[in-house]
Amino acid sequence: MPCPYAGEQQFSMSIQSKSVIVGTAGHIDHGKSALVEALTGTHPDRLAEEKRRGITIDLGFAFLEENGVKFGFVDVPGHERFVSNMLAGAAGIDLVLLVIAADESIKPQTREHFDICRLLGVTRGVVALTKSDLVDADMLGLVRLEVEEYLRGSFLERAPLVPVSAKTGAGLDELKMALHTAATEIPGKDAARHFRLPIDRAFAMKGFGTVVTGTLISGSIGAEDEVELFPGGKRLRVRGVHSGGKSIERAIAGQRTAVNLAGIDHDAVKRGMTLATPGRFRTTRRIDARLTLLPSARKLKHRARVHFHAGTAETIAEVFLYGERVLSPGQSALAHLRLQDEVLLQPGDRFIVRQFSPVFTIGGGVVLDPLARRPTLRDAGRTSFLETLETGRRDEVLAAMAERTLLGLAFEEIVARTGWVDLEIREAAQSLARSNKLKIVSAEPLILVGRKSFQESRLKIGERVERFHKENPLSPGIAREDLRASLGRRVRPETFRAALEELAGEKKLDLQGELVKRAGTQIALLPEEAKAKEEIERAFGDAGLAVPSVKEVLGKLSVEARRAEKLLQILLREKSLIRVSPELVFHRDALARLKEQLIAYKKAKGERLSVPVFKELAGISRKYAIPLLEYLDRERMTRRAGDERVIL
Ligand SMILES: Nc1nc2c(ncn2[C@@H]2O[C@H](COP(=O)(O)OP(=O)(O)OP(=O)(O)O)[C@@H](O)[C@H]2O)c(=O)[nH]1
Ligand SMILES: [Mg+2]
Repeated sequence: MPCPYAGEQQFSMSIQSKSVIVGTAGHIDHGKSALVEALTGTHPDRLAEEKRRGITIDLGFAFLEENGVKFGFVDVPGHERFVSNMLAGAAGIDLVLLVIAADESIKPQTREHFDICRLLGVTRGVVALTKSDLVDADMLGLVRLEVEEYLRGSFLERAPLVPVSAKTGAGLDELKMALHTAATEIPGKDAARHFRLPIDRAFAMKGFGTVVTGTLISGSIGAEDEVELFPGGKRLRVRGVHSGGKSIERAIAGQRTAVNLAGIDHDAVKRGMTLATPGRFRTTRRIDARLTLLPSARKLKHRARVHFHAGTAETIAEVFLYGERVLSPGQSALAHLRLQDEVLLQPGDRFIVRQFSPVFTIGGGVVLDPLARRPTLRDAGRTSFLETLETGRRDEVLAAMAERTLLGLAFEEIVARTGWVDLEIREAAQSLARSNKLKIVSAEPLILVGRKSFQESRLKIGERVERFHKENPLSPGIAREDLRASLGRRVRPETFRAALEELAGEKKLDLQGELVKRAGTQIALLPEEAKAKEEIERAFGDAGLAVPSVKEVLGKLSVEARRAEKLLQILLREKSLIRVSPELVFHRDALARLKEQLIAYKKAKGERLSVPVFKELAGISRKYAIPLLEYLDRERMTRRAGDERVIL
């Protein structure tokens, strides 16, 4: 009988298994690749040139599964000329395997690689003292002391230091155990976030087509998923996913991942590009960041050019320092980096900077705002904003972002600038709206406006309405559209609507159809104006459909022309009178009677109506008949059909 809990057991197994990326680091020839082979059985060097020269040139990969932990190894070259390749591999690692040959001890790239790991924010690792078979115990003890001294105060201060030999196999079990312990102690990458895979290789595979590989730094990916390729924004379909040399249903964050893509040639994909969840992200050429200079570097001047490495991407950046105009060795500062190429970056992403020439690693940092605006002298609030991005809680960050976006912050903008998932954004927005720190001016699509700018919009609306009443005492209110237009493009429609509704809810404004007025506003007509207004209405009311001209009616009044025109406007706005053509105005009741006549005609005689019959029915001449019929067409009461009308 099948075990009823078999499924559950499998489920808990899959939760227990953890995927961890281990990156090697260390000087050339210190035995990194040999050690990876000794641990996994796979020699990571792939290229013919690597085999011929006996050195690693580009990244190599290998896998090991140990007690429920899936290790993906990224083996890097130690040669100083290939540090940029090393950087593409180091970007996604969880654990560093720092390799130091016992017969040589610490060398320049030991230091450079270790500096890079520190700048990338790697928090755990293991040190392997390789080639232990080549030295005696005294020498080993000496190297151990030297290494301990070097690592003091760093994240590897308490890390295990394991003497190993790839040649004899000594120490390998101990090293595996040390790696396993470290793997279980790190938090691991988050599979629940948006999918992001910085690409380190792209090639064509016979029978498959285009395959790209990389370290899956966030989210998960499976066959049939749609992905977006950055830069460029091309949408692609995933045909299949491999990890650890096997086809799998889904790859999750923390795994070395190969993705088989449909719809693109492998030549169009390069290292440095990124695959990500579609429709969420934007590439950037300007970032705001916390930049740290290594103690060993020279001071860095404002506007210096550097090599910039993030994820698997590499470009050139110009550095603008926000504070002091020079950054001293060992110091950090808020900085703006203008990139030569488009790169997909997210807040919290680490990057490395290398001196322009001669090239060596001088520092690195963390991205705070991946879609930063060009720095301007007027933008005095930028540094405190960046400090909020650096240390603030999610809601504090969102409030600060909304406050700095006068026009309002749309959902897509929030995602692209933060990488947060939808629920995180909605929760933060709602909690801020509840505590009145910002206003949700539209829920779907979500648009947020900072408290201050929303308040300003409300004030401006109030002022405009007041001014309108002052300048137009005979007018009942300002048309919504005119009011909105008077605010210019600084207030988006959603903000305008929300502010109007709020002001109406507080009984500060009255909304009447398309009209906005100060709450309780009555047009105060003078007695002679009220009388004249009645006279106008009566003149048209009495005329039925054979209306007099506007000029004629207004000309007979005792008030002067300008006021008479205003009074006519009031009647038109109240819809007591209706303008049918530029010259002709009718009373509402006369038009209502005409519509009733048409309905009765349709019942009695059918829907078709000629112009002569219409003239007779309404008792009017052609001068009125044609504009009235055109008016009825516009009102969808009739429709023109050749020479006739169809009553609808
Ligand atoms: N005796 C001895 N030789 C070793 C050991 N590990 C590596 N070697 C030798 O040292 C040389 C360099 O080893 P690699 O593993 O290629 O060194 P690497 O650190 O990967 O070098 P790069 O990738 O070029 O930086 C090779 O000839 C290895 O056979 C070891 O434990 N004992
Ligand atoms: Mg190697």
